[in-house]
Amino acid sequence: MTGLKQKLYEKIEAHRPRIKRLLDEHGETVINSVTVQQVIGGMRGIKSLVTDISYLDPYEGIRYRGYTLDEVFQKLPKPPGAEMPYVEGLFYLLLTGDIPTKEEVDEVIYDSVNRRQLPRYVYEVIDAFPNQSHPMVILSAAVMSMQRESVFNLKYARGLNKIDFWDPTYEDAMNLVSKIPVIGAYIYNKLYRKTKYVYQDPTLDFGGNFASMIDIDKPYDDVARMYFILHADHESGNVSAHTGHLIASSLSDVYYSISGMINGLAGPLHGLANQEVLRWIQDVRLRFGDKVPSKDQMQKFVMETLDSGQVIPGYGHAVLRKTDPRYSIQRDFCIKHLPDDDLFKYADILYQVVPDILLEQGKAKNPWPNVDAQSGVIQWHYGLVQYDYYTVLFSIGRALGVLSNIIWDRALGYPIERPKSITTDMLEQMVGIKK
Ligand code: HAX
Repeated sequence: MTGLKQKLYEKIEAHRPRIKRLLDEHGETVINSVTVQQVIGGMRGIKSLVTDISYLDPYEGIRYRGYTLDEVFQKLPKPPGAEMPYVEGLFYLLLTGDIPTKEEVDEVIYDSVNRRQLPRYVYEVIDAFPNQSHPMVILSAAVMSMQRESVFNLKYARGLNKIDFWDPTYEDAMNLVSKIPVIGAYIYNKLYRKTKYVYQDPTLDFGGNFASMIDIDKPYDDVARMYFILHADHESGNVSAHTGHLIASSLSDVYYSISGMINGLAGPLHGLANQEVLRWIQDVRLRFGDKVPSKDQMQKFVMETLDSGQVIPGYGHAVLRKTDPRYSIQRDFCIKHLPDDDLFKYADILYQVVPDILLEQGKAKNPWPNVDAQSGVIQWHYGLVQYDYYTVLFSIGRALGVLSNIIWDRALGYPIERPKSITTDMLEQMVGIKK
């Protein structure tokens, strides 16, 4: 057993009695009341999921295992000379709640490198897609195609004690987390570099190897590390994390779950917003003939988008009520590394004008930028200009959090998810509109 798996086992053993006590002693205690608005309105704010991997405060933003993003970036070990920490270190933190030492991270990297190899048929599945297919479709299908590799599925079919469900799930998660960047890189190379080749460098970590596989020079390795860490988790209620959890709750294995997670992330109100931001900024560019627009010009453009009934991509959030710290961290990165980049200037003018316009319009509960408002600008700067691909990057990062959650779901024996639905008639009767 690796050090990570052993530590995880100890943490699971220590945690199980807490859940048992909550259920035994407080199973009937009411913690929520639910309004009609919440029931009709996408279950917004109903506390009905438990996770210890991350928590999203509306005003502070995300914390991973209790640590703010600034603390995560500061405390996790970094590769020599790098500005950003090892992604493998974040995975260790998400799984165990502990900041790993460099040696502990090295062991995770060693284990992961040995799991990176893709079965041959996965390349064939990817190759079978026409180049016009959206990369998220290819990613989802490639992950799904690997379902036959599931250790959980195999062991379950042979008869597996519930108490041990987490163990083969951990093996599946480690396999998938190691392989998904390779799948992503192969999709990138096939679609945009027209080379059906992906060279993995076993001496490199998650972020370094990803940059090397798609052949983008330093400091893109640090951009990749930052990007995957920032996108890893956003507590459990968002569409991608919730989808992954929901599918896994029926004991479908992680390949089914992560493929579903990817499909949820592919919507423009969620992960695809990073693509939409860049597509929209290109429209601004076309309009202003490559000149950076003035604030007035940008205000007009934003108003036109709103007046045509579209949303401003990269702004607003279902939970957050202030600027997303994931946005701020990327903005600080831009100020440090690409202050003169034209697209960054576009994004910055948008930051100056959009919140006021949304506030004035009075509809959006949160007028501030989210993670997607800035992320494409950085990718574009370093040469990754194919914005259709940006949500694949998001998916690779998000898999870290969703897989961590699924392992813990299995360890704590969380049951199959099954909320109750009611009819409109029933709702009308409940509030006294109908007898
Ligand atoms: N532009 C224009 N209108 C917006 C808006 C925006 N950026 N954000 C919210 N609104 C509108 C909503 O469409 C809604 O209008 P209607 O009443 O006409 O339906 C109204 O304001 C109230 O919405 P809300 O309660 O503030 O927001 P929701 O919780 O319903 O939705 C969304 C949250 C993120 C989906 C929303 O803010 C949005 O569409 N933003 C733009 C797309 C985007 O950036 N998505 C990525 C979010 C972060 C993420 O998940 N990343 O992966």
